[in-house]
Amino acid sequence: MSDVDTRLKPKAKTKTERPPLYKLILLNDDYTPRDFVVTVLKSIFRMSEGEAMGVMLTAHQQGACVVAVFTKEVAEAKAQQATDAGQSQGYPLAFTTEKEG
Ligand code: TYC
Repeated sequence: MSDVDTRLKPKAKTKTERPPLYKLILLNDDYTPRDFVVTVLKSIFRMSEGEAMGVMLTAHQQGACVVAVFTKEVAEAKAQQATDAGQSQGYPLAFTTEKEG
């Protein structure tokens, strides 16, 4: 009869990798009305009036503003959805994504 192996074995560690995150960025332009930008930020990103106003003003003054951070798929889908909202009204409003870190 074979002996049972009682030696200690190193435990296999299961590593839970975090998915890389992507910044979703609002870009300024000269044509989209400020209140439309605020409306889009409130409806698509569930921001309060104050949060949306702050993000819109930062993009307006600095040229761009990070809206939020998501996984790649969510960031790209939301950027497309928000950009489409502007296009549907004839505005050049644009959102882009950028890998974090
Ligand atoms: N700059 C635009 C204007 O003066 C407003 C605006 C702000 C547009 C932020 C886009 O991401 C933006 N009407």
